[in-house]
Amino acid sequence: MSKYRDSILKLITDARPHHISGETIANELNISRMTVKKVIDQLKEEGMSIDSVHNKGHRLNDFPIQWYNGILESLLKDSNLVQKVYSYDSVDSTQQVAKASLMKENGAFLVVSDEQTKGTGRFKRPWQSPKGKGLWMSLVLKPDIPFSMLTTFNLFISLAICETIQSFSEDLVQIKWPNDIYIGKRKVCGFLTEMIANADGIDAIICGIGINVNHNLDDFELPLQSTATSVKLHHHNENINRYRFLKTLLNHIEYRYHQFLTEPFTTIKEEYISSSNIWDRRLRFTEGNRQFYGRVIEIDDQGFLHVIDDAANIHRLMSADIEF
Ligand code: BTX
Repeated sequence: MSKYRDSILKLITDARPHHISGETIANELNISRMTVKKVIDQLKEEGMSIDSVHNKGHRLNDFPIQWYNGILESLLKDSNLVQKVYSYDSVDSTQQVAKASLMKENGAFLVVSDEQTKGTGRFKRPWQSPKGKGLWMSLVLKPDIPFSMLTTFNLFISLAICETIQSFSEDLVQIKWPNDIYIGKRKVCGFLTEMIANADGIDAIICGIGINVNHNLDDFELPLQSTATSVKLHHHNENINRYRFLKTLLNHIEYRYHQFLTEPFTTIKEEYISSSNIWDRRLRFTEGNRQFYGRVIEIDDQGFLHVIDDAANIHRLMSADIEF
């Protein structure tokens, strides 16, 4: 693979919807036109839809299926959220890759992979992440905030994810406090937030997000076939281009992250409550070793869940597993 592939792809993507000439690319990158041609021929062989016209140059007709760093860099060039992106065909877990990359990155960055061989949920539970089907990503943010603010981060991010999926789904998308997004009775997304901190405060937030985008039901392994769903299954059964999906998600996250940094949870509280699926039902809660049945009374202004159990005890929860 040519070392110029990503730079060439970025220029072609930047130029969309126009053509960019081989000469312009060659001059920008200080390489020969022959090198440009070779790379473009190779990309076409890989299946990328590039239109090449004599005297006009090259145009990327549509985004491909696989992740390419050059295209991602172009899509994110105006982002105020991340400065850098790393994309992979396959990794164990984007969370692990993000943690390993922390030292070499000063700013915020994004890790995406086409497949995860050891995708992980909360409490080390496995997260199924088959190749080419989902959005498996870790977003590393470095806010200058006190620990106490972190409790509401998930709530802002869950709204961003929920509204993104809703913009593609014909059916109602809801948040299942604290870490899941559901369509009907099925889970379409799980996310988790890990924190790297020192004595003075937070070094980084690593937000791992897994969204089932283009799965058919039989792409899920058996136990999940009756509990999971994908965005595609609620999008007229049509495949969704993951670049467009990611771009939409990052726009929503950028907005909600800014809101998180500048406004209290109360600003979004009503919106959060009306987007949640935990009201008016008896639920099973697991918090550490404790398990009980109860009903949610409210979410307070700090984002804690108030629950009344079957014995009329009140619990104030920051995190828990909820089962319907
Ligand atoms: P969680 O612990 O709430 O959810 C894990 C549970 O969800 C599993 O025990 C299983 O029952 C179910 N599950 C597993 N895979 C899927 C799936 N693809 N769709 C629906 N249900 C599933 C939620 O954890 C947080 C998951 C974060 C995953 C992202 S992906 C990118 C990043 N890298 C990484 O390793 N983890 C995060």
